[in-house]
Amino acid sequence: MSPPRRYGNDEIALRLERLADLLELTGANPFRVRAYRTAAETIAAHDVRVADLPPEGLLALKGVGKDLAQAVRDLVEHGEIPQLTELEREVPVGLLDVKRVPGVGPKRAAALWQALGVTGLDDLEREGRAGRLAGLAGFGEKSQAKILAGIERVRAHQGRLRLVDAEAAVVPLVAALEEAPGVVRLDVAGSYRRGRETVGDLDVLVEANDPEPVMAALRDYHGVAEVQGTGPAKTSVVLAGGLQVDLRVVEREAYGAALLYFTGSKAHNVELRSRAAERGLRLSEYGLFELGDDGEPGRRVAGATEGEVYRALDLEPIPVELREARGEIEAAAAGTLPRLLTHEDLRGDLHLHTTWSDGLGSVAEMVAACEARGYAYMAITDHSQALRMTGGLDAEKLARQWEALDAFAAEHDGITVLRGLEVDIRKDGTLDLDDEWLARLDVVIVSVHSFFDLSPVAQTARIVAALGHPEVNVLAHPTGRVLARRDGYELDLDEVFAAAAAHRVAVELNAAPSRLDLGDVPLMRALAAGCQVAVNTDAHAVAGLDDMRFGVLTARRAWATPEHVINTWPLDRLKAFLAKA
Ligand code: DGT
Ligand code: CA
Ligand code: CA
Ligand code: ZN
Repeated sequence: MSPPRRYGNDEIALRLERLADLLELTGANPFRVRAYRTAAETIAAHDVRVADLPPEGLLALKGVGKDLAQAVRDLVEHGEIPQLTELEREVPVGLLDVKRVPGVGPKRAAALWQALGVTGLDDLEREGRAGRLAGLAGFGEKSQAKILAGIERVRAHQGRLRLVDAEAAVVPLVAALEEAPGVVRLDVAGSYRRGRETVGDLDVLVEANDPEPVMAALRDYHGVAEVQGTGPAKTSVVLAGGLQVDLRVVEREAYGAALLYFTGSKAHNVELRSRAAERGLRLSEYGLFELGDDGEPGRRVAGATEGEVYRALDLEPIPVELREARGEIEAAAAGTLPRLLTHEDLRGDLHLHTTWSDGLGSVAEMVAACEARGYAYMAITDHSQALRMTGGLDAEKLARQWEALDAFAAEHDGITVLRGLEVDIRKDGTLDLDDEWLARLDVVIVSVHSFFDLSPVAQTARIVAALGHPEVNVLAHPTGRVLARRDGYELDLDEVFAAAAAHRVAVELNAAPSRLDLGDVPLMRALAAGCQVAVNTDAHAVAGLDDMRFGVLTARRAWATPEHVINTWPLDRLKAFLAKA
């Protein structure tokens, strides 16, 4: 049992989600499982530390009843939820991976465990190759083939953290390390610095007057589960959540070269090194060197800063998000690097929810929060009626929301509140609101929340049909993926992008860190197809509005400029786009 400490909301939510995941595998009542997930979402989105709330405060949270409040108290006070500990003993953890394989899911994972003793991906693969899955009740040759194909996908997701989870580990870690005596500067390099949507491990670089205190600070850090190795140049640890951290102390003259090297990506480094070689130079993590007559590195040409190294290679300094060997070195050589989107460019958020559907913040709270973030405009986009469990809006409820918005607008003129709705795309591509009401909305967002399993042809046709509706403005979370949990639905994205561009529908970069949908690579394709982008948070609470930073990083990785992004535009221009004028 770990000692009592201050639990963050994310940590509590993670435990409750795990509880739900494990419960599900025991065949527990789906409503009970759902209750834990809802509570986890509420807590993750809550503004203040749930750990600091008194029992009444806990019970006042949406979806938190007596059992759940008790579970949170147990965790906060004793460092353990007894029910979770018991489940962890009972249910093999490998089943959580088995469950994630496309075509399996929780019910089938439980069945595979009971019938064949499958407790992990290796078991599943063995049983599948032996043809024993096809013989089980409810399975068949087809599902066996699908499962076998899906195992690799799950393996590829394993061991990577979402950027937001990495950030939750990085912030306190960096604070602790920076306190160590003698630290001059510190950077978290690697994929984290490049803003990748998931992170494999953390690569920390430090310049220090004396390496030992900062190495000791890492070894003694409260979040460390295991010290794998330590010395004057490098210390490696594994944190309690499983995240590996490599800390390297480097000398001042080589800091830039080391930062460049350990930021990567590897493919970017490879291209840089060959550019150096073309110039008779040698690039390594120790610097950029002339080659001596013996072929060995001679005089150091550059190394103290990244910019110095790039310039010595006749390159403009390359933003970290672009360092993926996707043409950035050619662009830097030609002086044609894009002016990437920044947070300051954004004038508003065009996708967010309120208590009118499944949001936790009232209209007043969400508007005030957008104002506080300096936005000039925002759109309120609750769900439409098809999503009944969210309290989605039909025309009648929408009319009532507008009355409330009118009354509200009379007292607020600091920010323009656009009237929107996130309208569900039905299975046949029609929209979940009648045309008359669609025409009256300022912003029509459309998205898919059902029938993820359609054939790629049918799924594409469904979405393309929706994009052809003359009132549609934004296609939200276009692939439906959930990071490290589910791949997007299968569809022909290029056809969707072509239709979006033709119908002047912006594609969304949904900045919620569990989605980041579109991701960087498909977003690049959308931009190449001539699509506009809306970078939106899809916030379901005030705290969610700050997810914008993940959207900005992902947009930058896709080479997006302010011109591409409709919510950087002045209100007049945005309105003209929305009106398809
Ligand atoms: P990750 O941790 O899987 O999310 O991805 P990265 O990019 O952080 O990769 P990682 O942690 O393996 O290595 C950090 C950086 O160090 C990487 O981006 C580039 C550099 N690096 C690592 N191994 C090599 C290598 O074999 N060759 C080159 N050129 N660079 C490397
Ligand atoms: Ca890394
Ligand atoms: Ca690493
Ligand atoms: Zn939404």
